[in-house]
Amino acid sequence: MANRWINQLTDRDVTDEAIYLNRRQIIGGAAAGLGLAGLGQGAMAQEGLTPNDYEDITQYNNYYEFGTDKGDPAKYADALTTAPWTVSIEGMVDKPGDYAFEDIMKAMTVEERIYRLRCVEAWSMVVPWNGFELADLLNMAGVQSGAKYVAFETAYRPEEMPGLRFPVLDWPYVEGLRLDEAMHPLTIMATGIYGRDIPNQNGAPLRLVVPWKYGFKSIKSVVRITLTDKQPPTSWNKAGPREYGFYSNVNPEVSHPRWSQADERPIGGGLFARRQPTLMFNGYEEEVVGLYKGMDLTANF
Ligand SMILES: Nc1nc2c(c(=O)[nH]1)N[C@H]1C(S)=C(S)[C@@H](COP(=O)(O)O)O[C@H]1N2
Ligand SMILES: [Mo]
Repeated sequence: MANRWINQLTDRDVTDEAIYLNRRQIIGGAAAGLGLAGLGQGAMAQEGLTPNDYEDITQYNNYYEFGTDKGDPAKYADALTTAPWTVSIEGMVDKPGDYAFEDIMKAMTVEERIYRLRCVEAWSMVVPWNGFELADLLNMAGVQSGAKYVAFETAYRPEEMPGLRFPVLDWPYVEGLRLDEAMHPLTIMATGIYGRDIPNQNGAPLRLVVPWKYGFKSIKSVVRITLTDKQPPTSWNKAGPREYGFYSNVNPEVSHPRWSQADERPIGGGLFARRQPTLMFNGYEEEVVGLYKGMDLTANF
């Protein structure tokens, strides 16, 4: 489906990373064919996003199940068994059950989305994801009318995840979105980066990406998705409710209690890279501001 977020594509040629295109991650036909002629007004804001190098994206990670150092996930996440993989879709859906990852991929349209990623720790990257819209997956399961929220859960594998020995968070890692946020066309399940299958350290075989929210909302290696009528608990909110809210929309005007969120350090620019201003909703304000009409964004941080 061609939509206005087609502008997330740039003309950067992924082959300049000397990476072959994985068949499963090939950009959807409609997206690839539309080209610049299809760009509308909102498209302009997204032009010129230069993705980080594959190296940066896959060596500097947060995936605490494998350790809390930025290099730990790249070091230890190879141990994660990602095939076979099933996603259990539960709760207020017409067709609950265990969906095999392979079957999901057969049913979904994978396209490239070049998104900013803004960590709550005030660093950022630009990632060329391959993925499909979460809405398509939820519609496949059939969302029932009373559902208001979507809860997500990461795999819990003590034998494969050395970080689970440390009570940094209340494992398994859990996250949640309001249903309208989950159904928003910017919200994707990512299955690839630079046309390759997503590496384990980035959340293989599929992880959520919500580009207008702080990175911790984008939960990795998802094994369970539950449609519910109650706001689900979320890992960082449980760990520090004063510091991490349910919404966690990127907002340069609302400081974290311990640091400013007004600017950010782009990863990959070298040691002396200049900090850059953080954008409202991480640069996706035009697309998502309507979701929060009438809401106090300071109270609902
Ligand atoms: N299961 C799980 N998901 C997670 C995390 C985590 O520790 N565990 N870290 C989050 C944080 S804080 C960020 S910034 C992003 C980082 O994604 P990346 O490593 O692909 O850049 O993943 C998020 N998803
Ligand atoms: Mo983060």
